[in-house]
Amino acid sequence: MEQTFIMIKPDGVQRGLVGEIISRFEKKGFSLKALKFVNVDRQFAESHYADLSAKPFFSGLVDYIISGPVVAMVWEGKGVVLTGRKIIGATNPLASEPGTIRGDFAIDIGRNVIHGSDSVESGNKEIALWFPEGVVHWQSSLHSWIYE
Ligand code: DAT
Ligand code: MG
Repeated sequence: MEQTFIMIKPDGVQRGLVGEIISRFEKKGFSLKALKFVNVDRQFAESHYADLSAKPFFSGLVDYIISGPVVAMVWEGKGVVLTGRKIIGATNPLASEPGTIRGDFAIDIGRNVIHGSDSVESGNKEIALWFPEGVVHWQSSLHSWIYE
């Protein structure tokens, strides 16, 4: 089934939003497949955001991601990439709808609390980068109460 890479950024950790964010994905019915709490170094953050390396905000973005620990996760479920993006909200939190994570908890684009993969392909790339050890293979016993 489809998987996405979700990361709670350093501001989300510092602001005590880890439980709230995990809860939103859990309550939707998505399934946690991997989770770790880590500090990443500059080189790693640069490879995660390699596609944005030409952007003027790139170095600020990397500084932000390495400024404290992050929670890296893999979530699985039908349509999880696109629906995960909807749960997260628009990149600029002032444009994010209330009810989304960024809409509820953030103001500035450079402190937007959470990352989510933007396609199945980039999700698979990000999962391979963040979890070279692989993910946990299990199926929730609620599966048949969530999927028909
Ligand atoms: P998203 O995180 O919604 O996938 P993105 O991949 O385009 O957005 O950019 C990655 C991060 O870079 C984003 O979460 C915040 C930052 N960013 C994006 N556009 C920016 C801009 N115009 N100014 C400052 N930071 C920006
Ligand atoms: Mg992105």
